[in-house]
Amino acid sequence: MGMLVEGKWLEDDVARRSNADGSFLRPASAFRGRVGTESAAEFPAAAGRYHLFIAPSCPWAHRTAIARRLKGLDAVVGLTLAGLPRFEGWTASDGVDDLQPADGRFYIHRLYTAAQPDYTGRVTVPVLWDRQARRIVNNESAEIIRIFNSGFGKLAGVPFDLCPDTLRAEIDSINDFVYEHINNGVYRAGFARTQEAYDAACRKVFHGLDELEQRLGKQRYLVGTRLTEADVRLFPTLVRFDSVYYSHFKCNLKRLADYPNLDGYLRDLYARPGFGDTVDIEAIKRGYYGGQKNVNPTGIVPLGPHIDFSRPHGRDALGPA
Ligand SMILES: N[C@@H](CCC(=O)N[C@@H](CS)C(=O)NCC(=O)O)C(=O)O
Repeated sequence: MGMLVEGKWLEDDVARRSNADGSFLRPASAFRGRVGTESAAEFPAAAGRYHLFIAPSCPWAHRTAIARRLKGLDAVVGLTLAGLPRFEGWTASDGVDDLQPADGRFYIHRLYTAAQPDYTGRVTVPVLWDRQARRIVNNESAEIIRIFNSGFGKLAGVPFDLCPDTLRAEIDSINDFVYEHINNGVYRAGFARTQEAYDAACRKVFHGLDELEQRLGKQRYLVGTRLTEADVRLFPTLVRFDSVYYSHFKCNLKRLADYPNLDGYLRDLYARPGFGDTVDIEAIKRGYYGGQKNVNPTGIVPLGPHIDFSRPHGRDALGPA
């Protein structure tokens, strides 16, 4: 996928995303605003003002879609699903307000140049867009889910707090571990440019899964006795694991199905509103195998595996739902 350089689209080479040792380099997100209910908020909370652009294949975008649903923000924050990444990056069939498709396709990079005409950087999803100010509020998924959790105040239909203050330190700590080993870990394996970088990244993924397998043998959720943001952040990677990361990203020392606790945990979450109903495995497979030609040049999408995420999860004895 290319990128914007001073507001112009450039088809770049993926090698530019690597460190000198061949390990994958993930650049920092550029837009870091917050929606808030306080009167001086830079982006004031309001129904219908903000719009979320995601792609069904993207795990970072997926966590924002889950949080939007869990917080009852469906009617407050609009949603657009992008299709396959192609020439000039992510596209959708619809734009927003005056930003509309010119040739039947709306290029997500137009949000970036509308917000900042000389933007230089990657064009990523998710994007939280402010329709009134015609600006990007935020394009960092970790922050967007916190915005959804607390930034809309009473506009959120569900008051359930995904990140209570009392658990915050533990949530932040497990999030760091999950990001390093799992969420970004699979990308470091899949996008490695040298054997050594791949070996190290792949081993780290399984070290992370081994640790989480232990933890989830004793408790129903990652943190404490309740669902939190930490679970929202782990789920998108786990649900893609056997269909995508095992083969496409070569994380194949074990399948997720070989970890009984993680596998049950995945199905436990999948059964809940906001989780399973935001998963489209065929679109996920098309996005990776069909969209990442640097990893899979033929674009052929494998037929399997067939996974029944609705099998009984057997986790009820570990704590309350
Ligand atoms: N830090 C960002 C990363 C998002 C991200 O990497 N999204 C991918 C899709 S899964 C993307 O849009 N990649 C396009 C690119 O890097 O050019 C976040 O978590 O929101």
